[in-house]
Amino acid sequence: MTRYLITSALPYINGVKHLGNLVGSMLPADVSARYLRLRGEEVLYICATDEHGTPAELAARDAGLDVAEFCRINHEVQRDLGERFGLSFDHFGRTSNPANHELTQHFAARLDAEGYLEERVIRQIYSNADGRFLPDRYIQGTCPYCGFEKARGDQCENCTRQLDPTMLLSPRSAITGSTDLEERESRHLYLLQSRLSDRLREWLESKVGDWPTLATSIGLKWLDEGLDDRGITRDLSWGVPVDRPGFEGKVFYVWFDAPIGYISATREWAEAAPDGQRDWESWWRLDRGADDVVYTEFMAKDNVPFHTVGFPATLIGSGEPWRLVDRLKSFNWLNYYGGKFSTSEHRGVFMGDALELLDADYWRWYLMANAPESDDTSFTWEQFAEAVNKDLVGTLGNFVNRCAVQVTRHFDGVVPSGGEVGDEERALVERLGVIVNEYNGFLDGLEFRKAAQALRALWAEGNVYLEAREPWRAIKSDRDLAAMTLRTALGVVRLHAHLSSPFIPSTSERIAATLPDTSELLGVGPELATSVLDLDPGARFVAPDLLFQKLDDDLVASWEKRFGS
Ligand code: B3M
Ligand code: ZN
Repeated sequence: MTRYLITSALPYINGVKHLGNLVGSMLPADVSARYLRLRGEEVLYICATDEHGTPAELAARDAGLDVAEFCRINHEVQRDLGERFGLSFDHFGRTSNPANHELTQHFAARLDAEGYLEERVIRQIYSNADGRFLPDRYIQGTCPYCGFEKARGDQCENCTRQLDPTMLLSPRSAITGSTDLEERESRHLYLLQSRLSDRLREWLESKVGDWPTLATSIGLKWLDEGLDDRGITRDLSWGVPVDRPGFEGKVFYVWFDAPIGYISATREWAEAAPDGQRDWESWWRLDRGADDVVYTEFMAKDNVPFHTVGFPATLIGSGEPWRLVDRLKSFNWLNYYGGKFSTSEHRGVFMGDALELLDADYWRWYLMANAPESDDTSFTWEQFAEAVNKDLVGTLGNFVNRCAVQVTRHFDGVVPSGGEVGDEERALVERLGVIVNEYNGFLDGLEFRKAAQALRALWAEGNVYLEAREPWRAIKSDRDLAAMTLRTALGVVRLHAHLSSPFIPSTSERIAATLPDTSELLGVGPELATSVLDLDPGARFVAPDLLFQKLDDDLVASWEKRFGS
């Protein structure tokens, strides 16, 4: 039997994540994990905070905290927000934990033993005013290619060319602005990726046509440009120490240890089991049973190179039989009114803000129904309100509410008995079956927007059915017909509760709680459609409180004003 390992890109520790981060990694991974669990599969959904590197140090400094303390606090903040967003991680770990230190050092030792590491003395930029070596991206200057004045030492954001800090014209420290920079020598470890290039290419080419083109093309582009050997150590104090003579005071590069965090968080998950019955290696090592695992990674497009080249190079180069990613789902950007969401400028809507305004399901629905799968997309408050008002309030909420009103008013809140199903019901079952099939297919294929469309179509069928049978009219002339109609409609309510749970889990639970036998539904197959005719008459139906609040123009305008547009 297949087991499903799911990881989402690890949220960086420097602050609360914005909706763009959420929709590009953790949220779709969660929808997928929930869907597979619903299908009855064995799923392990792993995530963690990515805690090392200069940005963490700088954020801690800005917050006036020791970096370890800063990370401890912010891990907790992110863990809590994830929980409130309904992200159903099996484990939410930390890359600064001992397991990750150990595994990172293990991989470095393996790569060394296989001949893929080399010590090199390089000249690096030291900032006298900052009292530290400056990582490439903290050196700013003018791009030698396009003249952009705020190019970073690693890359020009304007023309996207990869740079070396020494190529920058008029370089300065991005931290203090100081131009008092000098080159100094420093010893570092290099991962000889170039020697792994052929094996990486062979592996990646086997994914063409299977993964989103975005993912394979980004990875292959890196290989085509020629893989540079990559420095995997840094002159920093916060991180995984390099235990090697001459490397005192140095740590591994954050992008070396972060993906290893997927594995170490799995190990933490196993070690957290009270009965010691979890086996982390069986999820990751082909020699320990991981050949029945399908491993899926979720990430935004800027993380793709590290997952198609960097991390696989570590795993392959170790010479050990690690499971490589089987399915890589990458996302484009969600922008905020056409501009970028920005953590540093606090532009856009962040997970904490969002939950202050509305429950998670409003956001989950909007974000997934508009996920930036094939193109960048823009968040606007108008679009958000439209998705909420049309789909959640007008379609799903309205349908459940209409059923509730009729059943309460005419049948005392009891699932009505009597009446015979007819052509209308048979046609309904058939349409539902087709849609359920599509829904599954899209979720199997990780096509979230299409899956959301199918779910919306499923919700709409409830209203179409009520309009066709008009139980509010039938009740006056043919009580049995009204009874049968509402019983069927409640069966549709139950189906909605079941199948909507990957997207809107807490609403699904609220709807499920209205009927006693919701837990009878199993799996996700099209045969579920006939379940709408199987509801037991006589059971109590407890009408739910209003499921969703309509977002009116004034409210939307006030949010637009508060957050900027
Ligand atoms: N922390 C995401 C980012 O900050 C990065 C992902 C790591 S995945 C191993 O862009
Ligand atoms: Zn440029």
